[in-house]
Amino acid sequence: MYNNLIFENRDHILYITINRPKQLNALNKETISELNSCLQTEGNHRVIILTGSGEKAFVAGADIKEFADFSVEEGKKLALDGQIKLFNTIENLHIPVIAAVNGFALGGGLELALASHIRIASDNAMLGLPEVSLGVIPGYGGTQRLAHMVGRGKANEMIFTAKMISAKEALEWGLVNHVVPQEELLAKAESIAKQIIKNSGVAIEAAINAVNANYKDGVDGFNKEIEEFGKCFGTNDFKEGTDAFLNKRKPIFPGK
Ligand code: DAK
Repeated sequence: MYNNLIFENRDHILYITINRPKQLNALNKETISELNSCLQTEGNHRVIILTGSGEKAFVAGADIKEFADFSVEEGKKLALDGQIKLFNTIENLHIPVIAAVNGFALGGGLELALASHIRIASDNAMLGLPEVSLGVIPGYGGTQRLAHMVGRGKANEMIFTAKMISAKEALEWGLVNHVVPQEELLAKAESIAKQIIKNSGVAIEAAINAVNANYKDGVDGFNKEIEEFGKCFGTNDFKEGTDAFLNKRKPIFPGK
C-alpha cells in the first residue's frame, strides 16, 4: 500500500516504520505524503509509535538528492508543504505519537522526532541539525521546536555548529525522555504506550490541545486549558473515570 512505510496495528498501537534503509530512511516527498496519510489512518489505535527501518538510522534527514537543485521559491514551497503535511500534523494529532529514535536522527529526521509528543532513543542514536553544513537552515520547524525543547543557547549551538550529539547528551539536554539499549527500544516505547492507553483518550486529546496552545502565536494557553478542562466535564470518559474511582474499580473508558 505504501512504497516507503511499513505499518501494523497491534493492541491499539499503530506502528509506523519509515522503510528506506538504503538511504538511511531519508525523507523524500513521497515518504512525507505517505506519512501524512498513514498518520491519519482511522482505526482503533490509541498511540502511534514511529521508528526507522534497520539498526542504523531513524531518519538521516530530508533526501538531499531531492532538494539539491531547488530554487528559492521551490525551497519555500517544500518547507511549507512539509510543515503542514507532516510536522504540524503530528504535533496536533489527537493521539500521542512516540518517536522511537533508533539511530541517526538528523535534519528533517530530528525535526520529525521534535514534532512527536514523546521521544525515546536507543543508546547508539546520534542527533543533530546539520543543515548549515549544506548551506540551508532547518526548514521543518527545527529552529522553533529545538529551542522550545532545550533552550535557545543549546539550540543555537547545535544549529550553528551542525554537530551531532549522542543519545546520552540528548538525555541530559532534555531532548529525549529515555535512552535504552537498541534491542529494548520498542519495548520501552510500548510500555509507555500501554500506560497511555489505560487513560481517557478524550482527556489525552484535550491535554495535547492545551499543552500545544503554549507554543501557538496569539493563543492564551491558560484560557485554552480552562476551555479544554471544562469540555472534559461533558464527556462520558469523565463520568466513567469518576464513577470508577468512587466505586473502587478500574475504569473502562468509552472514548467519548
Ligand atoms: N539524503 C539522501 N541520501 C542519504 C541521506 C540523506 N539525507 N543520508 C544518507 N543517505 C544515503 C547516502 O547517500 C548513502 O547512499 P549510497 O551512497 O550508498 O547510495 C547511504 O544513505 C548510506 O549513507 P553513508 O554511506 O553516508 O553512511 P555513513 O555511515 O558513512 O554515514 C551519515 C552516515 C548519517 C553520517 C551520513 O550518511 C550523512 O551525513 N548523511 C547526511 C546527513 C544530512 O546532512 N542530512 C540532511 C540534513 S539537512 C527543506 C526542508 C528541510 C530540509 C531541507 C530542505 N526544504 C523545505 C527545501 C532539511 C534538510 C535536512 O534534513
